[in-house]
Amino acid sequence: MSKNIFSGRMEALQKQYEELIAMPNIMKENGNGIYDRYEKPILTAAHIPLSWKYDFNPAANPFFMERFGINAVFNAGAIKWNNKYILAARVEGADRKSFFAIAESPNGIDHFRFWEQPVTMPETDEPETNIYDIRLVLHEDGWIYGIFCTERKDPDAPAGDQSSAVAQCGIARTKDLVNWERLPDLKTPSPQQRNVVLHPEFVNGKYAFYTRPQDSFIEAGSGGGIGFGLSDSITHAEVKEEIVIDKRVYHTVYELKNGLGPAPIKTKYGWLHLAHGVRNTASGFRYVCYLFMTDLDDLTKVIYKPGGYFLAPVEEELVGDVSNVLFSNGWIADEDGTVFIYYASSDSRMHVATSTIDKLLDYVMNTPEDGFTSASSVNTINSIIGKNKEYLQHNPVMHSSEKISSL
Ligand code: M1P
Repeated sequence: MSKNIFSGRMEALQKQYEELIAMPNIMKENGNGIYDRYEKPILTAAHIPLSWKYDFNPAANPFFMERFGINAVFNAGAIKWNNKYILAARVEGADRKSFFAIAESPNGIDHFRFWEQPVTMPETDEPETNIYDIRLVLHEDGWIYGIFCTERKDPDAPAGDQSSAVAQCGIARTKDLVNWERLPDLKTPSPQQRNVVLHPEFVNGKYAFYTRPQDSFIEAGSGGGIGFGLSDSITHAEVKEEIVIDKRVYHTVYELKNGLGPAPIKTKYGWLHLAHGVRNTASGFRYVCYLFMTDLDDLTKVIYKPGGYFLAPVEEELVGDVSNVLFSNGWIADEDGTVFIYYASSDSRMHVATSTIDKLLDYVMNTPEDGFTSASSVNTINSIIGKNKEYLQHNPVMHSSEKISSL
């Protein structure tokens, strides 16, 4: 009887799993011209291999019962490696602890499959409780770095407080994404750090980090903003001075917190950055992503910054463990100019959007900046309408389908 339960469930779940991995992902139609979204999430808790969750011995597990629950798969770092599109996902167990696991796809859009085992990340002398949100960076020193958040219980938390924590930046490096060498955590002047990113090139012969100084575990407090600093060493990384290059601003999508996403992409006009911004609402924090560009020679100088968000959660993306969150810490710029933007929705699942370097440059360099007032927004719209009227008056034939008469 139980043998039937075992084999029946095992076969059905294996079939379902293989169907999920084989499912194609279709581009959604009529996007905004900047990027395209896809119909389905690319990684979810259901993509976790059955062998991680189930004991396959019928004598030990007659009901083919789950022995280790997975809650969510999100906030993945990304890299193209050995011609495969690689994600280092944050996998969160039912026990709330996160760890990293590598999944690969042949095309960056679908058929993502996890490697046989999750990443065994070595610990430091002061082991952390939780690790999450890894950024994968191929540095010009030849190593692939994993820069991630480490979390430990706050030793100064009052008795009974089981929530206060200290977040810092963990650093590890690898040549094969399997064997990792753990290095000491980054030291900075800030009491807490999250969303730290390693710049892929040396800057004046030093390692360069983007940081996110913050006063407490959740609140940016008097700090915040995206910081930048240099370290002489990576094996004992220390940023002695953090310069905030992208501040929080009142009544914007990044008024409460912000933080860099993946490492920036180098273009002929500047470094393209994808970041997240947070604002408060009556229903809690809202996380969206925005783009900006820094100068090729002076990495602390923001030279273009479109107003508002670039990507925000929509439809089913709006709901999850932490609803109203869109977060990205991974993107891949392919040789042909395609950019794969990997983002998580509501701390629950991974998605992809695709664009190109040319489109992202056009977006970042030609989208109006935030004017910071309602009046300024209306002025910007009126200026677009005015230019359209003028253009369409001189080019009516080409745009006959666009109801010129209504202008
Ligand atoms: O829950 C939303 C996000 O919250 C944190 O981001 P930040 O440090 O900017 O507040 C991170 O824990 C992130 O993993 C999470 O997605």
